[in-house]
Amino acid sequence: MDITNILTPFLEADGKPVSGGKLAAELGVTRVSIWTRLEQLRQEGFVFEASPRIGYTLIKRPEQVHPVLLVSILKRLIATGKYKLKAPLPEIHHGEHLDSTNNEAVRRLSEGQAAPFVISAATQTMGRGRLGRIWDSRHKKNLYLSFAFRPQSLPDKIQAITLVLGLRLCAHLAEKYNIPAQIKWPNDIMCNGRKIAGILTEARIDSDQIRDIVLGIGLNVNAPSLDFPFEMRDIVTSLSQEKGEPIDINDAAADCILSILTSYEQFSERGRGSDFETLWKKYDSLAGKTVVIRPTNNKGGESTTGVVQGIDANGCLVVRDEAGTKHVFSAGEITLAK
Ligand code: BT5
Repeated sequence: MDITNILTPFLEADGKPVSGGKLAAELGVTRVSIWTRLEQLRQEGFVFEASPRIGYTLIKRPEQVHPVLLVSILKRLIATGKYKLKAPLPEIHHGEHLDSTNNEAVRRLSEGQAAPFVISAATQTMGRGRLGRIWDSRHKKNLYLSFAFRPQSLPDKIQAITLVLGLRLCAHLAEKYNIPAQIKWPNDIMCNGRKIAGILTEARIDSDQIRDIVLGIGLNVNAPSLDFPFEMRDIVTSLSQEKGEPIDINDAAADCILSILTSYEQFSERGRGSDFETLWKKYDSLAGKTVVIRPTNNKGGESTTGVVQGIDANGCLVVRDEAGTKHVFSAGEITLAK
């Protein structure tokens, strides 16, 4: 082990003290180097309590994504077997202020960087939703992540990839935080009627193959609604708001990253998976609801009002209107009918 792994012994100690001598021996450095590195980490938001003859105890972690801590947590989660990632952990690139993690991922893909890789940002200056909408990204308290893949599959799989990964992220949030997370087709994750996360999938197509795909995820972790622009306050929520307690953002980031990477591996091997229908029924927020849907694909078209029947094998939304006619949408903007 080297000094870049200094946080690992603290994670293993799980809140108990770690002796300075043991740290120096394990990492193969002097006690002075340990002290210097801990001082640096203190500047970055960590709090270590030093007790003579006992050692250092990590009592507080940074309240924003800390790339070294994040990678240490990721490695530890893999080592403990919580996530069965078959491929090696991809590179995680973290920026303090990016325009958009999706943009950064596309830039790197264009430069030929090997995929998969993950981009994370503390804040984004031009966080994007679909159709040119803004993703509020001013808070270091929330997560902004993009996953870049080169899938070697046909363009008609894009919809399925977004739905499967979105559904599994939704299931992960519901289980880990014990919150009533639900998926709102095609890309929203909702909680008690408010949006907690959004997914933006962007793919580049070469003739009839997907060249690459970037899955961007914005997940509200610790920002209270009051920190959002006025017009959004009633429609957003965050993990901490739902739980009523602060959430460790680096833990949340690590779980979210491994949840997406393992889901993607499974999708590559066996498509939607045999549990897709069950999970969809469990987490779908729209089934049986009367909605107004405005198509947003290139074909455009009139809005349709009808009752949601579910999704078809291609991940398209099926709606039956008042006259009993079935409509199938591959993309659209949904509002619940009054
Ligand atoms: C989405 O778009 O929901 C996809 C959002 C994806 C954001 C991530 S962050 C990392 C990556 N990099 C990017 O640049 N983007 C991705 P859409 O369905 O169009 O929803 C946009 C709407 O959600 C806005 O018009 C607002 O009403 C609402 N909104 C904006 N910011 C929000 C936030 N932080 N939390 C909840 N809702 C928000």
